[in-house]
Amino acid sequence: MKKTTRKAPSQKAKGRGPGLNVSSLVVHGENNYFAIDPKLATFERARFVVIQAPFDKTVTYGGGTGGGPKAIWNASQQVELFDEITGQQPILEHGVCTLKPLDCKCDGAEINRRIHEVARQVVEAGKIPILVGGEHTVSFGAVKACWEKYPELSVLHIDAHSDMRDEYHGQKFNHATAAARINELCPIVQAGIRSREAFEPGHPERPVHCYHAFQYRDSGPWQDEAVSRLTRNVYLTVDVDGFDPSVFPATGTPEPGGLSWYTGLDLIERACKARNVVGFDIVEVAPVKGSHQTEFAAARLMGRIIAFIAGYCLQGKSAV
Ligand SMILES: [Mn+2]
Repeated sequence: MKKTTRKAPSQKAKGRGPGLNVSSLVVHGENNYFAIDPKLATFERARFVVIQAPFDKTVTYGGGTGGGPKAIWNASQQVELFDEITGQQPILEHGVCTLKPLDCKCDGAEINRRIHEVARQVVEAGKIPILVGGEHTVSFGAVKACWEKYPELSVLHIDAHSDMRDEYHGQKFNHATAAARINELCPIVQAGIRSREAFEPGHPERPVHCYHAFQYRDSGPWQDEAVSRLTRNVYLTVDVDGFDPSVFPATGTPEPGGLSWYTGLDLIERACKARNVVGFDIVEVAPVKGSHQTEFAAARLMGRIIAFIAGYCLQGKSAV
């Protein structure tokens, strides 16, 4: 069933500077992610909250990730809400609230401060933040909010690139330093990696386990081993270039030979089954004219992850 495509929500930025209040950012009416009944998309009702961060400042190769949130929103209007893997309609059951895009006219440190401020209100309300980039630089603010709320947080990081540089082009908050910043807070398990430096030790007390794509590209026991290295509470960050470019072609730095759609989904499903996933992001979608493939796959991925979290993490597992 094809739903009617609706007009895009205002991309006008809101809430500059301190005092970003979630209630002032909520998209009212029908212009929400997945085009659901507005009654299911209020902040009070929804269990999932979409934070849009069209930040595109530090990308050094192909840019365009600033258009990601709007393109994924548009694609989400066409996504079926029945999830055939879990047999549920989790988006309707749990509700998804959409927040207006954050003002991204700032540097990487400041956008992470803004994202942290908003994500903190989301997790404090017992909800699951879904951060949509923008470039990978934006993940840190959401990870930090989850890390403050949930002890023993670790991060499952799907990416072609290890992003473990301490700084890049003189910047601490850069798309190439995303995992290094996260590793200052949390241990990390990486999958899909096929572009990295020779020596990336990670923090001595917060290990970084790297599952290279050349060795771990198909579903198998390695996925359970990877999940076993995660702590009880998990934040999932998905740079779409961790998947093969045949799945997500429109991204800034595509690398051949990534995870297939189902291998990636298997890994995420196993993580949701065995651990408590408390938030996630989808970053580095850089839409191109003439193809909707990448943003549609990203909207689909968002729906799938919502289904896995709803099916495994919101049912009976405590979030502490
Ligand atoms: Mn990447």
